[in-house]
Amino acid sequence: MRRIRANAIAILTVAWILGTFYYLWQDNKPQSSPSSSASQTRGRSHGQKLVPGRLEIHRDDRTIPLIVTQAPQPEQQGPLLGGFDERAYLAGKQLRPGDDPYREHAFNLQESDRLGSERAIRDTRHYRCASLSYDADLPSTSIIITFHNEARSTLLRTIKSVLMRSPSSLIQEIILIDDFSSDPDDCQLLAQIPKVRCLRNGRREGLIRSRVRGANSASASVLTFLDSHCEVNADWLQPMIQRVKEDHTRVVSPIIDVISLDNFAYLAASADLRGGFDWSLHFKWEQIPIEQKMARSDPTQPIRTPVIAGGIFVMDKSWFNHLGQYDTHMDIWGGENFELSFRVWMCGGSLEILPCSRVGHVFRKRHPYDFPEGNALTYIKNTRRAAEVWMDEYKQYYYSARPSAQGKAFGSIADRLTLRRKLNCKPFRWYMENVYPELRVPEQEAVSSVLKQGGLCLESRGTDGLGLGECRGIGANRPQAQKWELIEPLIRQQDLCLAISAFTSGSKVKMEHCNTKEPRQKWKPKGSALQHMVSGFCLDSQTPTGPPVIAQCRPQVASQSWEPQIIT
Ligand code: UD2
Ligand code: MN
Repeated sequence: MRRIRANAIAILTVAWILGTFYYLWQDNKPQSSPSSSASQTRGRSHGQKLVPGRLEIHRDDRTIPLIVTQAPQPEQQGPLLGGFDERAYLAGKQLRPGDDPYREHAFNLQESDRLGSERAIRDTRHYRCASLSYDADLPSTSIIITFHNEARSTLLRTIKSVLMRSPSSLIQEIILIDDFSSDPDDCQLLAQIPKVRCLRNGRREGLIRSRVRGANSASASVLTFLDSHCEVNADWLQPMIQRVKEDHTRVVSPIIDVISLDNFAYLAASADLRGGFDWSLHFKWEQIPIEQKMARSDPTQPIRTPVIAGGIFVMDKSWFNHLGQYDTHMDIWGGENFELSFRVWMCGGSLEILPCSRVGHVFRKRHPYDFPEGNALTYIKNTRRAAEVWMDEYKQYYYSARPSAQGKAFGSIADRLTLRRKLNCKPFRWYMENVYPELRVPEQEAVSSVLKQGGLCLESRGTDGLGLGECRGIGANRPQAQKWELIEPLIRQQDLCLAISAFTSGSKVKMEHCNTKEPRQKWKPKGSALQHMVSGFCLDSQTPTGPPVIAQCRPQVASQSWEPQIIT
């Protein structure tokens, strides 16, 4: 009896020791990449300390918690990929020894290939995001990925990350549009993965028409666009679908994290950025304006953005169609993000970046593919179309910033103008004032002109008096009193400017020291009239002898018609 008890204790002790060892081994086991050397260099470059054979995650700050997203357990991989033979797919196209790993894709292909298709990545969200909850009945989405000659390893990782890190009920389908890549198998073989469909273009269309083709064949009510070299992060999809479900006019995008083009490290992007641009229609990331930043007490709240980067966003399908999809006369790459962003804002929607949604993207320094019409001409054509259709009088700043755009072909924009009219969209001035007031209008070059009314000219008289006088002198010999500089919003003569004396009709117009911020000095041309921006009244000479006043604007009335004649 004693022996039996002793045996039982020995067995229990051995089982306990073995169990402890197994537990420790499980805990220390590397969780992700088949290539431990690759993951070590990556890890070190962004703060994960790694010892060979052991992965230690250190939380070095609370804004960017270093929580590793779990790779799926082996039993999940079967149903995830169906009959698809991943090994054969990747082996079908390999970098040959001695080949430049950057040549074909403008990123390090060797490193991408070594990574495997389901590495773990850091959860880069603010720690508060993990405790948010979303509706149980969110609508499902069609994921649309267009690509031209994408590397197989990046394309597959994009798809697998979506399948691994999205609730499967939210993924209706993944539509791949192969934009006439050299090897049709790149796309077709992937269609063996459950939910993945492959559409191949019969000729190179560019990403804009390809996305429209994808959207037209989508069966879900929500569209999700991705580039072909992304990795989605934990819970990336729910916050975006939730916002769109609550208000279908919102167009939302994630914070786009950076996947290094050299070592494929997954790096957290700043959560204080939004999309902006300069007058040449060059996209840039910029800091959220300081007032907005101060007002943000909750870091999980959406960030309003004047434009989106373009590649990664979620949009209600009927809203996408209602707003006119994309301008399908744009070719290959570029400009479509401005066109879409202006259209969404000006025609009743909004754009936002959701900090609790994170998607990694390989940002490259050059295009790895050719542009049949040339890179510069294509960008000009596309941005010119966006400027001509949406930017109204502000397009002049685009042309001054990009003089080479003048005279370049951009095709007919008639149907896009009709669309703008039909949708009853707001003017670009509204966008400037309400969505992107931080975009400064460039200082115009001072051009001197006379302001002619009939045969008479507006002139300053003495201290602050004004009146109409006979036009004198020619060209540069005009008297100083009749030379005006129209630099919106000011009408100036040296350091004095036209100002109204009160905001009521009939108030006298006088001269005073210029101050761009003074509402009484702000004017803008309205046909041949000069309108005071704040009161809405027009500059009126009343009687040729008396001082000018402001009065209700009446088109074509002689006393309100000011013809600026440039002095050469
Ligand atoms: C950014 C956007 C991109 C697009 C572009 C402006 C992000 C992360 N990326 O440039 O989506 O809005 O700005 O147009 O915001 N592609 C084709 N056919 C082509 C050319 C490209 O299918 O003829 C594919 C390409 O394989 C990729 C996607 O379009 O999946 C975007 O191209 P990119 O990655 O070269 O553009 P990117 O990220 O520099
Ligand atoms: Mn891209």
